[in-house]
Amino acid sequence: MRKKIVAGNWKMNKTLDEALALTSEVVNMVNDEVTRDVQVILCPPALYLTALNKYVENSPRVALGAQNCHQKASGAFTGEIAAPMLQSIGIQYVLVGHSERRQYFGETNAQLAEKVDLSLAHGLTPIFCCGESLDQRQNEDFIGFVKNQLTESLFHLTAEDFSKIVIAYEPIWAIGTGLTASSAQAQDMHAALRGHIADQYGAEVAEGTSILYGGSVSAASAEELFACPDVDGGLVGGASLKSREFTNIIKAR
Ligand code: G2H
Repeated sequence: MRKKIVAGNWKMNKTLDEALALTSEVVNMVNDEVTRDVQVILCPPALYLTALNKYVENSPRVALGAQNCHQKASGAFTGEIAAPMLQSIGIQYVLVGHSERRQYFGETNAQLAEKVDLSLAHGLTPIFCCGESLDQRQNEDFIGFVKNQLTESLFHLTAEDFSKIVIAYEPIWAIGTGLTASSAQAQDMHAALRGHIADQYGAEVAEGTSILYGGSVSAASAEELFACPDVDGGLVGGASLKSREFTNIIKAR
């Protein structure tokens, strides 16, 4: 049975007080209401991670993740955060290659391969984000494009290391737009990616890989999406900023 995961990507939102309140509300609601076996991951802005750690340390079902890390372990990279720093404060997960990082910060598949390597070397679980733009979906082999993102950033890994990766498929045209992929569109891509992983690493590794869907997931859309056989949970942006909505999404998993 592969791990079921619902992760909240807060992006660049919330003050410290708001972050503390949201975390404590989510932890309490998960403890009180969520009966299914699901790993919840909160990815707040990095400077809140230390403060939020004590809110989640007694709640095994809620963990923290960073939204990014640099591809080098240390050095003269003003403003950046490195994987060993995240490890040193007890963080377990890190988003790698979110489309906003690719779009606004020019992150390439090759750079993301380095980030994945360094994350794994420092005990972090990378949540590797991939997805196509609307233009690509309409005009290109968009499934091949997304498969290639995996090939170029992940397929240098050994099977043992690849087994530690979580994939998040996020069609760019569905991110923050209110447009969600239909469950059929999500299932088609997730099945194609699982097949691609099986071709490289074999069926057992592919069957064990959690593939999350992201892109305007809401409490209203989550149930149908999460019912797809190859959708193992969600990476949730806007709807993770509200504790009630986010908890309802978790409960749909
Ligand atoms: C996709 C998602 C979370 P949203 O970026 O990563 O955001 O749910 O707001 O589309």
